[in-house]
Amino acid sequence: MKSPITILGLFVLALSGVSAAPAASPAAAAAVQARCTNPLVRKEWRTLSDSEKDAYLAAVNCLHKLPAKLTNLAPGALTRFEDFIAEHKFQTPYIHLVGHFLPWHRLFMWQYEKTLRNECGYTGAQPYWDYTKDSNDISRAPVFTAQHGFGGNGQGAQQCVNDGAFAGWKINIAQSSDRSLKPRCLSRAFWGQLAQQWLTTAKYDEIKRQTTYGTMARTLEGEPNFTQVGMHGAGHFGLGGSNGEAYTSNSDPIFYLHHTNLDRIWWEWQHQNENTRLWDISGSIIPRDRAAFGGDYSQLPNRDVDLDFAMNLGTLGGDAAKVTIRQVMDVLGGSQDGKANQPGVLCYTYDTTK
Ligand SMILES: [Cu+2]
Repeated sequence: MKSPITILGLFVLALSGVSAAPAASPAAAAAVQARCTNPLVRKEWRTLSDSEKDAYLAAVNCLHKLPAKLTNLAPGALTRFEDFIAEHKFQTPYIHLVGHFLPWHRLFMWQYEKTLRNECGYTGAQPYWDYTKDSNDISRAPVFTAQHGFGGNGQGAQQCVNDGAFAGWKINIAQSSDRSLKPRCLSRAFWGQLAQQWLTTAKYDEIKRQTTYGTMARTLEGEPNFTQVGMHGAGHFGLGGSNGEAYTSNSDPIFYLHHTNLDRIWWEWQHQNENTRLWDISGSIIPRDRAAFGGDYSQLPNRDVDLDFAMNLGTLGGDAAKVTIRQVMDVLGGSQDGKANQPGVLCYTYDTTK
């Protein structure tokens, strides 16, 4: 027979369990509602099977064969792939060295992933490249193989990419803010030393150690000089050629694996402490180095971004709707408590078993 004390003890435990549940629940503390239930799972490139790699590479080639839709935006953009270059290039002075650097590129990756799926029949998720596994010698990274890969370093005087899935690719749209047609080859010029210094596990750990969004994002992005180039900068200039062009760096499809990797690091950082980091945002609206890209900042407020700050992809998405930073903070498309009028727009996650 049970003693009354034991029964009373169980009753008290049950009561305290009920009253403690709301405060202890991570979902309640992180204040997120209505997450999606069937997210795309983004994986590291080397964990894909050969046929998964081929399917992704074929979809990117498809995007570069489809005609451009944004011909008003940039007459020099001839292909659908180049619509993304045009959009990135015209926004470049306003989306780098700012608080919304990571949210804007997160939205941009999502739009690219969606377009590969909707317009090129791709059924997978956007992969990423974890270069910390290859930083000793990026030229030997599995992502740069000729078979089932992006091809390797550029060859010849123009450093043209002559092997892999994108061998012989032409980029039509001009560099920098020039709207005209300037055909050239897809190029790469590896800078191994920069990769060895910056694309490392030590630099990754340094990013993950930061305790606020502001310091994390700056450590990750770096500054517009080579002594503080950061993981973001080194992922561009370390590969060089097309991917090293500031405005048109997404001429090289590797851009999307690089930026998806940065997005993954931000996601990991957010989920190290979802309660305090899921909705943490800061950083200026105007670039911290105004001279870096030469934009016109006279109409922009001299303050930090907040969760209500509106970003846009121009006409790239087929609509002019603005998306706030709040709407991309949760990759599972959750809404912040009390902000159902700004629902999350994403639905993906990252494979952490790599
Ligand atoms: Cu960019």
